[in-house]
Amino acid sequence: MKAKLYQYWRSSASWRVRWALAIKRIEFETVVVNIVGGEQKADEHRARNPIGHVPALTIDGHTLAESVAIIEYLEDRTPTPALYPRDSYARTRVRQMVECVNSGMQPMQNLVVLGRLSSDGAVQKEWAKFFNERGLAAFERLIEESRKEFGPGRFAHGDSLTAADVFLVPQVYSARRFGADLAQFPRVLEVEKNALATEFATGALPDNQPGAPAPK
Ligand SMILES: N[C@@H](CCC(=O)N[C@@H](CS)C(=O)NCC(=O)O)C(=O)O
Repeated sequence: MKAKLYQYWRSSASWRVRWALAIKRIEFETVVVNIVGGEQKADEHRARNPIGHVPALTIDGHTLAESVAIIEYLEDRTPTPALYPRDSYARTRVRQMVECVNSGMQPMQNLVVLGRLSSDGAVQKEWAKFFNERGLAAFERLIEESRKEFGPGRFAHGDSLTAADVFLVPQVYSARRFGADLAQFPRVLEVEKNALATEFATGALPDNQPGAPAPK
């Protein structure tokens, strides 16, 4: 049976998973969960992911949630092309980059977090901008350290696309949306450009997803 991805077009965590599926050439169909309309809180979706977040993925008879866990499952199931290095130290450094986004940045801009913070859109935007700039400053340093330790490369870690890129690119899109000053992060911008030029990147873009607003 074809995999089913429960996702929302503008969700950065959904983007990570649909991009990883495409890279690994795993066919899937999309089921839209409109998180702006609150569909993630319905019992039907909480049965897939009790915390009420997207994405969730039904694959091989299982329903999985949390993009880091899902992508690790995909990596075990379909090892090539690999999204993590084999060497355990290099792999840990890529995981550090992944967590910089997954734990250090994205949670701070979640709808539920922004809604608890304030009902004022300007206050929410300033908060999200701060945490995106803080996290990207750290990511910029992680890229620099990776270059020093492992040698130069076009991507976040080395010369092939890894999970670090799959997490970084959607986060840069969010950071831009929240008005972050990205000129401070030249390595991040260079990696974003190179990663977006790879095969399968275009198909995973938010605007190309079911449920995205039609181009004006
Ligand atoms: N760590 C989770 C994050 C999932 C997450 O926060 N998803 C957001 C969209 S990117 C969401 O569903 N937000 C709904 C809400 O805040 O109510 C993952 O990587 O899957």
